[in-house]
Amino acid sequence: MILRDAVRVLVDNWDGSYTVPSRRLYPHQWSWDSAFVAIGNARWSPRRARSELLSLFGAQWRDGRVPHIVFNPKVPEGAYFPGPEFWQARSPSGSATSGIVQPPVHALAAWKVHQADPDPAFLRRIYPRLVAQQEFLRTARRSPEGLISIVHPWESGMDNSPAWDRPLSAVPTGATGFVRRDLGHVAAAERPTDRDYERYTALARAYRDSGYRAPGAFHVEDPLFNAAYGVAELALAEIAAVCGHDPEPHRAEAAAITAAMIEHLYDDGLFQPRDVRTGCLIRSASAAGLTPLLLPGLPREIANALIGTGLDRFALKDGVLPSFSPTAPEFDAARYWRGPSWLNVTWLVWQGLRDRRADLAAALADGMITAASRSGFREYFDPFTFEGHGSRDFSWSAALVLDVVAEHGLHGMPPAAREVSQQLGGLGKADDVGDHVPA
Ligand code: 9WN
Repeated sequence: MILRDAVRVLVDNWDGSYTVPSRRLYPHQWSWDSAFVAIGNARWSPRRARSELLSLFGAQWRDGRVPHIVFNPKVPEGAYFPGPEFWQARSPSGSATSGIVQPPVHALAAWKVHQADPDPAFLRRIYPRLVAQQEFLRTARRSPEGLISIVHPWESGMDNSPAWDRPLSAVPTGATGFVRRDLGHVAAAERPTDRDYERYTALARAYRDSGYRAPGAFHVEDPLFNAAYGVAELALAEIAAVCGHDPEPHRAEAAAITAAMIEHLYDDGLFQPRDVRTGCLIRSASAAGLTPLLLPGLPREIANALIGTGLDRFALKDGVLPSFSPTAPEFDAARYWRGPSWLNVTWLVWQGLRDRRADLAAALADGMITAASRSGFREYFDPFTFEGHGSRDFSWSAALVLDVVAEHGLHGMPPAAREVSQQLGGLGKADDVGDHVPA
């Protein structure tokens, strides 16, 4: 059954204090993956969920940045490109890491973990780290318009989205001296191209050589990243209240980023990325543009316009959200972030719809469960046939299905959160023995 299978994936991918996204394709710890995994693990092993986040923040840099990869020293250099020798970076705790970041969905994850299994001591421990993560973004990445920028497509988490084609075209191709490892595990037609990798490598190298300080040829403001930043402030307000801190500055910051996004990124029914170098919007049709639905402060008419775009251009009511609009010429149903449905972005939009359009939220929940039931916990899915693509036994697909089932129920059955958690609680007890929880 789907819940047991989901837990099996998470157990198989557990490395003692955190979860690898996929055993072979991604054999280290990834930043936003760990947040999504914690949300799912909270449903059956809150202890693992807390460990997942604490272990990631154990590799936080002194400037507050949370690296997008924390490398496992036991995994050989050649298992993943770019590995530790490429990034040449270390956290104060001594872990080899990358030097870029990913969308800050961790405060939301920490709050959800606490809601599933209240633990004020955990919140007190993680709160200052989550605040430092936001402060890094404010200090190093905030534009005069009040938006947060990213300096590499990998920082968006939606690496080869067609939205990045134009800004990336300014980056020279031809970088050499690297061997792709991903193609040993997944068909080339389902991954970024070699040209993409040449640009990713050149950009990451230039950023590394600036001491991980200076934005290079790719410098954009992404709606998903900014929405995550705003939602993080709202989660921090809740966490602050439990920890006895003032929640108001967090609420004010969430309101400020929401206003800045509306002023600078909203355009005709969809939020768009903006190129910091030119000041122009990058008009495209990425599902990232729907994720500001997560922000409760979004005016109703904008939320309704986003929902209209979701229905017209993203087949919102048919199930799983495509990562890029099928109505756009760049759409490709199987290639990575250029069209396939990913459960994390679908989950974010599901969260944003639950209080606005329960019917559409239910359609997305059913779609996520159907995709995983038919094709397994694949990394991404054809949004129309649900055929699975990319890696198998992918951690956040398993984790987020656990969360969705706990909230929404299975196959049209009414929500059965209590039975689900009883069932999962049983699995958790059997499985928690001998884990290492970071100090
Ligand atoms: C580069 C781990 C990560 C996800 C990203 C996804 C993919 C890496 C890669 O895998 O990116 O960070 O090697 O392609 O795009 O969102 O966090 O699952």
